Amino acid sequence: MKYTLLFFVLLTSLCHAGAPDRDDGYRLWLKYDLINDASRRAAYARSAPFIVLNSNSPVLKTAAEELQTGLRGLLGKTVPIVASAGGKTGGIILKTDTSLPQLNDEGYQIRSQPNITISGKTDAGVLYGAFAFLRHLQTGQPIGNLALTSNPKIRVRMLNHWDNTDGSIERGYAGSSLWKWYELPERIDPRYRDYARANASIGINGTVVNNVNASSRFLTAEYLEKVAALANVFRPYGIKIYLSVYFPAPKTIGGLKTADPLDPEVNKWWADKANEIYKLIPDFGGFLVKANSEGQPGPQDYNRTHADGANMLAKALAPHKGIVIWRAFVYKADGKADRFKAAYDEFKPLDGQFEKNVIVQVKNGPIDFQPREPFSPIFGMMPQTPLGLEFQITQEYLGFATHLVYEAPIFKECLDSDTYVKGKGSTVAKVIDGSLHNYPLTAIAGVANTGSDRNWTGHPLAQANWYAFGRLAWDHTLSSEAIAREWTQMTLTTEPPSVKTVTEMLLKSREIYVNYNTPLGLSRPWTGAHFAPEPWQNRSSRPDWTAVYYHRADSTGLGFDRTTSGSNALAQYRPEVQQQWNNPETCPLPYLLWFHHVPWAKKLSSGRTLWDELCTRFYTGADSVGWLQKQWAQVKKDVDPETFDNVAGRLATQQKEAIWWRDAWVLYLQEFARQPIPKPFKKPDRTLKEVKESVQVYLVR
Ligand code: BDP
Repeated sequence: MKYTLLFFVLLTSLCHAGAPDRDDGYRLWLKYDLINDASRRAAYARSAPFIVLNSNSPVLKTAAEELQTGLRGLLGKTVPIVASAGGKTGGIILKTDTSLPQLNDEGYQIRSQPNITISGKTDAGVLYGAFAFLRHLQTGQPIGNLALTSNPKIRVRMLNHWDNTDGSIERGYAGSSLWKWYELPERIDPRYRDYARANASIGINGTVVNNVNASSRFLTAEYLEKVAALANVFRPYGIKIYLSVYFPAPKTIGGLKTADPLDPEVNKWWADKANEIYKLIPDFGGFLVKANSEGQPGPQDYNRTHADGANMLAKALAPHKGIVIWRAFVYKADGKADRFKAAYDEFKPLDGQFEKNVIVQVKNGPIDFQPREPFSPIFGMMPQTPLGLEFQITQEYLGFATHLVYEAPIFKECLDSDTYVKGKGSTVAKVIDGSLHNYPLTAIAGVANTGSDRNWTGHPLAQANWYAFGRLAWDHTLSSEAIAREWTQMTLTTEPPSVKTVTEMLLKSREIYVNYNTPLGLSRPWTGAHFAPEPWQNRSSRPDWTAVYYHRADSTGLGFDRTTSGSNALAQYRPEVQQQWNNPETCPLPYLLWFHHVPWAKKLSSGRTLWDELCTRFYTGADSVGWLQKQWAQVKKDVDPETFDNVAGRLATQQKEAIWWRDAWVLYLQEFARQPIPKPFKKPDRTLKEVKESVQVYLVR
């Protein structure tokens, strides 16, 4: 008996020594913990006694090594990588096969029986197949009869990092930049490779390493060496590097007198710069450009158009097969104009004027990454210009790294929106995957939420947003729910009830946030902290950088009239879309205040007046954070304790701040609506003055 006990104690402590005690989140969804179910583990192991790799290609080598790493963790044994099956059946064969007709360049095919063959037309395709195979095992699926074929729907799937030379990140909430410019190129932080692994595992094949508000230093010889060192790390993972460029760089670092895109010397400077870059980085992806936007210089400074600017860079990159990604995020400092209309007004007339290797990158909505926006009216309206789609993964307007907001529903809402440009079913997804207008070039970008925090994203559950972006960039037909479930199984727990609970939390989180933050189509891209509630903010260097510009609260009602009686921004959409949103009686409530100035006492389709509906949403939104907390408490036994505590703490802060947001809005709007808080809700236990003071304290801090 004594010995049995001793044996047991010894065994448990040994098991413990093998498994990481606490999960710090570093491994993301590539955790590869031992599969609990011994019979499933054995079945997988029988099908994968060895990995056959008969090539020296660095990308294929990555695929084999990633498989080996994953299987080692999941199965608890090392599966050897061999050059040939030597007549033995079974085993995983990695194969590049250009003859596979059903695949596009980066697609993969996985077949079992008698061997598991993972093939692609290119080495990158095989790498994506290897990760897909591992995902299959991580999510507990059978592999006896595998017949998977998958092709990415969009060609360039990239992260945009808004990272600066000093290590800071514009709108970054998870620590500082991953890139240690001061150590590069000599020291390669092992984290660069782990970053590449994570991206490759979800099909991301491009990364812009620096801020769109770009420093010209990135184009100096000193920095290009550093960028090249990163490119070397990313290459075996099928990831190309891109740079944001500062349009007047020929002046700031080139010593020229002008940056005019039609000036021959300027053109030559860029062509020389491109040659210099490609000598160092032969597979360099290209340039991302923010120009004549929010104070950034650009071609308009020389009375040239966006097309003139983009084409000059495109010509410099074309000999090397590089591309220019030119952003359409522009708006003028005109308080009388409607910012909603600005990008369309400037870009639509330029349709057809861009070089073939230019893609115009458009944010999902017309304003700026709000918790809910209608799709940008540009989508579908530039049939002769490839349009890329830009999402923001980092939570600039979504509670930073404190609030839980699963973003797949935001991404899907835009992708699935119907532009009607070629009749019903002309979704934004079909515009940007090129199928609607046969774009030769297709791209999608997510502004990264990664940083130096050990768990990469600050909020442990925000990893799901990076993951979801990659999965949807690969295949926009996947559902938010499927992605949430998959991510939860790979990252947090495989226990079915807890998987269900976490999936449900993720799926509801966005709507909860919208309810206490910007319900019924309110928006709040005013300056300041982008976090604290300040609906009263009415002073700024620009009128369109105030809160009142957006919500337009007055004694008669609330909301921005964008119909013919107002700015008429709705006219930028197809008539079928206008029809859905034009009429305040039938406009869906989530978009109501985006398009209409609605009287406070107006009865809405919910049966409540505007004021009552607003209060209902603010209050139920804030209360629902309590629901999130209760759900999370239920999964405690199935998730790692460190992760559990981390999320629980953030949810507690979210709860407090949701009430803060609610109180700020209802107390402020009440001054205009002049109505009591409807029953059963209790009036806030602070005054408007007190909320304003608390925000002030926050801003000073
Ligand atoms: C806004 C951000 C600002 C960015 C800008 C952009 O507040 O920091 O530079 O977008 O996308 O959302 O260029």
